[in-house]
Amino acid sequence: YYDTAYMTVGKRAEYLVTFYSDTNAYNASTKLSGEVGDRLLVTIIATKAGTPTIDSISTGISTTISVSGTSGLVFYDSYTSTTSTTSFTMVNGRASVWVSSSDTINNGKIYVAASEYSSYNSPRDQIYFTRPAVSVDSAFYYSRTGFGMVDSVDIYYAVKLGMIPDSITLFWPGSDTGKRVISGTSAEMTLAADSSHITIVLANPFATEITVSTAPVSSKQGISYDRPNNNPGVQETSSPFAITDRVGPLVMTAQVLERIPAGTGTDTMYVSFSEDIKASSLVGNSLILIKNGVSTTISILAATATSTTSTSSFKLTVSTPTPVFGPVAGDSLRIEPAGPITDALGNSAHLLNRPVIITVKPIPAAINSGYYVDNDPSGKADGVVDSVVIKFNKSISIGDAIISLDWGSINKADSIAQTKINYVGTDSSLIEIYVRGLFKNIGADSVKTSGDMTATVVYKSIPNEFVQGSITDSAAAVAVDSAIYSPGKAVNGTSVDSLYVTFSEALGSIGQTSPFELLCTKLQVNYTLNLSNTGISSLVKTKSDGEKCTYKFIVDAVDTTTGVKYPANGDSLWINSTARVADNAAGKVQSAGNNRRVPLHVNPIPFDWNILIDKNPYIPSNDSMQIKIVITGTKMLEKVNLSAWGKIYDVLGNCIYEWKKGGHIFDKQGTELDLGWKGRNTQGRLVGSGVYSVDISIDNGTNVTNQRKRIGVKR
Ligand SMILES: [Ca+2]
Ligand SMILES: [Ca+2]
Ligand SMILES: [Ca+2]
Repeated sequence: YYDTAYMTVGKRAEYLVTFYSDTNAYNASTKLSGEVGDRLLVTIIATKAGTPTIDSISTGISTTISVSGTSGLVFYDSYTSTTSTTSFTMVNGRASVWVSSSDTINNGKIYVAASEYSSYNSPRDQIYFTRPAVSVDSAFYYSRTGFGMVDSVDIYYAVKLGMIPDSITLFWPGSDTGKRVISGTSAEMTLAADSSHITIVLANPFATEITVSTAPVSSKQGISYDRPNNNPGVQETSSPFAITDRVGPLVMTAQVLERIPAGTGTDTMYVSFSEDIKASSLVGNSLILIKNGVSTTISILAATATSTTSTSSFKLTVSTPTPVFGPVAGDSLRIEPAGPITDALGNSAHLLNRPVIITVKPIPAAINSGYYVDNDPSGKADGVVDSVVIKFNKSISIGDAIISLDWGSINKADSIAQTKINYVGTDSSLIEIYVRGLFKNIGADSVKTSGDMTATVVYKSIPNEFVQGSITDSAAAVAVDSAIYSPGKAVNGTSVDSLYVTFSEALGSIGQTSPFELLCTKLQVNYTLNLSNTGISSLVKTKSDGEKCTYKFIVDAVDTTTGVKYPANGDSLWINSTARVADNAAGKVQSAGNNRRVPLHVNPIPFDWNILIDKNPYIPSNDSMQIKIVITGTKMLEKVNLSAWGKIYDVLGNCIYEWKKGGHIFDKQGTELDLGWKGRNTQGRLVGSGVYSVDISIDNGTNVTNQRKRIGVKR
C-alpha cells in the first residue's frame, strides 16, 4: 500500500493580513477607534509568514482586493478622496484603506478578499466610531457694561476641543426666550489658546437691566452644536449646557420718604433692585449717593424687604449725618461696587453700575392746627360758624385734598367742594374753608359756637392714607334770647329786676358790669343796663339746653341818660363788644360790634293798685270828686307803662259816664292818676242823688285788671 499525496501547484500561498496600528506584530486586541467622520488607516499586506508582521510583506504581489464591512462603514483609497470605494489595488504586497463612518460604530468589522488569496484574519473586528464628547464644564453670562445687559459668555469645556463648535445657541433670560445663534465662523466666537474655553461677545446683546435668569433652576440656556471634523456629511451633535448668571444687580428705583422738616439723623428710602439680592448684604456702606455730580458712599443702618416673596425691594434706613448728605429728589443712587451688596449668587454690582434718579415718596401733609370762626365777610358775628382755618405742616394742593369735617356724631360735612376752600394769603399750607350751610343736621342759620371738630384729609395723590386733626373753637358766644322780669310786689325798694340771657354756649368771663347793649325800638336809641353780678362765679346758670346756657343777671339800673326809662317788649339785646364777654370752652371774647341781636322779652311788672275816692258822697260843686288810681307794691312804678279807663254805672246798670281808653296814661313820675268826676253824665247834666258804681280798668301793656267802687251823689 502506498499512501498517496497530492500537491496542487497553483495559487501562491500568500495570506492577506489586515493591520490596524499593530503593524509590527498582529495583535487581535488592538482596536481601530476614531470619531464619527474620522478616516482611519487600515493597512493590508500580503505575506507568507506564519506569524505575519509588516516586515514579512511579500513585495511581489500586485492584485486587486475588495474591502467590505459592517453596515455604516465606508472606505476610501486616500485620506482626501471624496468618493468611497470597495475595490483597492495592492501594490508590491501592500494596500492602504481609509475607513470612516458617518455614525457611531460599535465593534465593526472589515472584510478583505482577493480571488487568489485567503485572508489571514478576515473579517477583523474591533472597529469603533464614536461621537466626540462635547462636555461643558461651566459657562457664565456677563454684562461688560454697567447697564445690566448680557453681552458675553464664557464657556469652559471639560475636554479640549478639537475645533470650534459649529454654532452655539444662547437664551436669556428664559430657557426659550431671547434666542441668539452664534456661528462658529463668526467673529463673535473665540477659542482660547488652551482649546478648552470659548468666549462669545455678542454683536447683538440681550436687553438691558436684566441681571437674573427667569428660567427654571435646572434649565440649560446654552446649546453647543458640534459636527465632528466639520464633516458636512456628519450629523451635528447638540449638547445643552447650563449658564450661570455672573451679572451683578442694579438699582432700579429709589425713593426717599419725605421728611418734615428735613434734617439730620436718618432718612427712609425705598429701593428696588433688578433681581433678588442677599438681604443681609444691604446693611453697611452699600450704596453710592450722587449729589450734584459728587459721589458719596452712604451707610445703610437697616434694611427690611417690602415683600415676603422676594428680596428685590427694601425699605432702608439711611444715615444722614448732615442735611448736606441726605438723599433728596433729583439725587442719584447706585450700588457701591466694592460694598457688600451681591445678588443671590454672590455677584457684586458692575464697577460702573448705572445710577437711578431718586424721587420723593411724599407723606401726607399733617394738620398742625385748626380752628373755626364766626366771622361773616362783613364782620358780623351771628353765632353761625362761617369758616374753618387749617394750618398744615407743609404746602398742600387744594385740588388734591379731600376734606371732611365732623362736628359731633351727626353733624358732618363730607368731601367739601374745592370751591369752598381757599388759601389764606400766599401761604399754601394755610387754608380757609367756608362751612356755613355745609354741615348735615346744622342749618345754614343755626347758632352753634362750641364743640371741637375733627378734620379728616385724604390726598388723591397718596391713596389709602389720611390725616386727622382737631379743629378748635374760636367762635365767641352770642346771645340767642333774652327776657327781663321785674321783682314782683316788693316793698321798701329792696327787690330788683332780673335779666335772663341765653347764650349759644357757656360763658367763661365777663369784663364789665354793662355787658349788653340794647336798642329801644320806640326811641331808636341804644341803651345799657348796669348789672350787679357779672362776676362769673356769681352768675347763676338757670338753664342748659344742649350747648346753650341761660344766665340770670341782676339789674341795678337802666342807663336813663338816653331817655329810655325801662326796657320794652320789642327792644333788642346783644353783647357789648367792649365788655370782654368770653366763652368758657375757648376763652374767645365776643369782639364783633355787629354780633347777634335777639329780641328782649319784657315780662309784666306785677303791682297792686287801689281806687281812692275823696268827697264821697259827692255834692256837686266846682271841685271834682277825686277818683284816684294809686299804684302800690312795686319799685318799678316809674318803669311801668300804664293806661287807665273806666265807666260809671247807675243802679240799673246804665253807663252814665266814661273815661275813654287811650286818654289816661300814668305820669311816669307819679304813682297816682286822678281821673276826677264832676257828677255829670256824658251829656254834661248833673246826675241825680243815688248810688253809683265806678268801674276802672288798668292796662300794663300785657294784661288788664279791673276794680270797682261805689260812690254816692247827694244833691
Ligand atoms: Ca445676577
Ligand atoms: Ca357767622
Ligand atoms: Ca365758642
